[in-house]
Amino acid sequence: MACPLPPLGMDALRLRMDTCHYLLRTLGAEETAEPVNSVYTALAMSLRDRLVERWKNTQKKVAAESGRRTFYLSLEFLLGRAMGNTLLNLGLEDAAREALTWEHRELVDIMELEPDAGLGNGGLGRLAACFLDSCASLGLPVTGYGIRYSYGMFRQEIRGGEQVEEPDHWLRNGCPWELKRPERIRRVHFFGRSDGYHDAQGRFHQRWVDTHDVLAVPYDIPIPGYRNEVVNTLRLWRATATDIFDLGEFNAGAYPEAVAAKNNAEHISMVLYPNDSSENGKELRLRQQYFLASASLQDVVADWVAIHGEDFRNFAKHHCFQLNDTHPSCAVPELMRLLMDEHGLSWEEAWDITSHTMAYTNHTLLPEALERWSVRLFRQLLPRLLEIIMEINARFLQEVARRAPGNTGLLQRLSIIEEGDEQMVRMAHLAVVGSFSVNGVAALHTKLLCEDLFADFHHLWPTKFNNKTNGVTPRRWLQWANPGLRDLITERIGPDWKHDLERLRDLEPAADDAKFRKRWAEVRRANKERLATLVHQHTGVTFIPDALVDVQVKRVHEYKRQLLNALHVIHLYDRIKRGEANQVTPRNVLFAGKAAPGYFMAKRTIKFINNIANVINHDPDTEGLLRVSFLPDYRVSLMEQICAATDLSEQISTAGKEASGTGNMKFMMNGALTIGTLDGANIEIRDAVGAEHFFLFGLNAEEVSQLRRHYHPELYIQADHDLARVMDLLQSGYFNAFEPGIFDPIVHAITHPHDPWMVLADFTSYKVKQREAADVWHDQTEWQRLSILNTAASGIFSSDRTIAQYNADIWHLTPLVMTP
Ligand code: B1H
Repeated sequence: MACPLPPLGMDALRLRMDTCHYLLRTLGAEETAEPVNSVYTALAMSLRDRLVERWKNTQKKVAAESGRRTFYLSLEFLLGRAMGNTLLNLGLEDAAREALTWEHRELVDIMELEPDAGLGNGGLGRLAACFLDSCASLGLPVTGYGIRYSYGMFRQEIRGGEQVEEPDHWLRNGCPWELKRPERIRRVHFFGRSDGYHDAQGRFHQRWVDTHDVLAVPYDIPIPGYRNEVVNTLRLWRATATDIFDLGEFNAGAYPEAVAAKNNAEHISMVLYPNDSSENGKELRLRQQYFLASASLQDVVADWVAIHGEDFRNFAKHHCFQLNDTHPSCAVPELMRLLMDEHGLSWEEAWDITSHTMAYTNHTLLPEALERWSVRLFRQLLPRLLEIIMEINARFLQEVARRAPGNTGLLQRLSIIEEGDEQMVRMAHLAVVGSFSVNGVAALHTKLLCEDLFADFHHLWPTKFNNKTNGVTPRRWLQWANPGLRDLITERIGPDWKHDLERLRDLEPAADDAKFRKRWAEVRRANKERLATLVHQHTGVTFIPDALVDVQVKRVHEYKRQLLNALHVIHLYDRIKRGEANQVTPRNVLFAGKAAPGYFMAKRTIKFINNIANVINHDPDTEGLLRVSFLPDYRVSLMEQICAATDLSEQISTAGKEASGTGNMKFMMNGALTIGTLDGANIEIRDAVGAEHFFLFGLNAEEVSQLRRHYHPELYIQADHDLARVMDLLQSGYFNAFEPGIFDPIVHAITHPHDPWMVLADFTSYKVKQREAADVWHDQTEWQRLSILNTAASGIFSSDRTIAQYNADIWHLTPLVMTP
């Protein structure tokens, strides 16, 4: 490939020269071939160079200021693609486009080649990624610690309407963003036993001996802030065997066994557990959790010792560990172990430090998601850790007994160890006891945490508990995902909103400006055309032009109630079929989302939606009125296209079950209207935009829990003729003519008095609200007005606001100021 000097801007020219260099010299691309993949890699390497400089400067600054730092510990970081984000944050988007266009390649096509880094399940993992972006953009010295899974979230294919899981080998072509740091390898212990001994001064200690060790190799990913010269770090650990040591113990004949041991160690970072909102109790998962906690804490402690030696007096003043749910909560006993066993601190000294550095975020109230590990497994895998947990518990229960003498019920409820047929470690209790801060992720969620799940703890330590309503990064989710809207907004209110999203409020007057509304609608229509192309490509379904785009995308779970949406779709179809076609507002109903591979009802729900879609889309009566599609392999890069093109956002979980939701915020930011229940952050969304601009329906959390004891689904069927017709269609096998009985489990679940999600209880009010939404859609002036008002009110859902609150209340970090 020839690289003559082109007439380019300075940034574009340099970028082009670097890209050529990597393409020809490093990757050895052939001149004749069509090396699109290498172009992506070469461009990524050129961008990484630009990050590395700022990265080193940031590290120097952090070291020089030697202030407080936060470490965000998470088993999941759902990063998605890095290239667009890097270009946006460095301000190199135009330069890259210029540099490549000259080469007759389109930047968009090159960027499509990047696989999503899907190292997370859903909201919890994506939140961690948004938080990293906000921390860097606010100049906060925050380092992420996670696992470098070889396989991320599985790829979803739909075959015969059913989900099929395929492995996601996202590292196949390597990851050009990461830097391996072999000089910072750590050693993580497993198995063995705890041994007591006396040191030279006659002091008694414990130590963990006869262990099987695994090495943790760090790979660093740069996290650039938004145009502020800051680059933070996400450090991901990969597990490898301590092969050189073990191999020597085997004679030549046992070589294959020795290599198998290596394999075994590498299993730890092999694959992400694909469960969202449910724990699975597998030993490998506990290994992953401890592996992350131990490697990360050793890393931080080693850095401390390198500067301060064995003087830990100021350690707590300088460190905060934010635990992303209980998944990394082995960090509590592990920090105790490191401080006592490896650095000789007393229990009291170690506890003082640990309990002043750990902070815990809870993300769910669902009992099936609350992690409990059997004491037996703990004892076998992490014997020294169990010992420490038992001691933490004993001392904690002593304190409780002192405060509430004779209250054995309370002791049982609070204990970190759950008694029963099999003793279990309650990880949430461990996290609460070990942390100085416990927060929920939306106002209602935090209220329920304090009143229900952690009521006794809240009574004991009321000031420990606080709320931090989630947010999403407006860089990826508005600026990057929706450049058309971005530029229109800037044209109207100037660029200040890019640094302070609450300035979007300045858009409010524009809602009453007919010309602006028209342009707003045009941008959104272009986005919808792009989405329609994508949906057609992947499903064969053709969107109805100019029809309402009605979207529910998220993990498939009973509590999120995709079934309620599906029943409503059947109802719309029924109206068309019974001759009300002229009253039905044309709609494109889009679903996407993955089901946990072992979750039968969720997988059957996917099949259900696909069967319904198939019948409806092939019925000529629905032409121009109703299209239903299920887009496979929902992931971050798909949501970037979907959120910019959605008119109606479906947030319809059973009240009290969705801790927060964050998809709801992405849709709102991009001008979607929400139909939703009073659940999670929906409540705050409605407060922000105004009740009259939100389609609210359904029972509230209080009513849901009241109704539990006397829920009779059949009464709702009797009371609503439309619902009765829907149920009749289902029972007649209308959507499964050649697959008899396959939807019986669904019918059974929603008609059972124990249906915890109370799908039928909310059907009628949902149907009514959907009709109201359709009526508003007919008045396009009003719809566009509401759309603008939604975006204008979405500023508080920036993760910058969330992170500023974490910092003000929990972390207390001083922002870095970097000069170019
Ligand atoms: C959320 C999870 C979760 N809550 C267990 N809990 C997991 C639980 O692998 N596991 O075992 C994985 C994930 N995820 C979500 O967190 C909530 O359901 C959302 O409502 C919330 O918006 C999100 C971020 O706070």
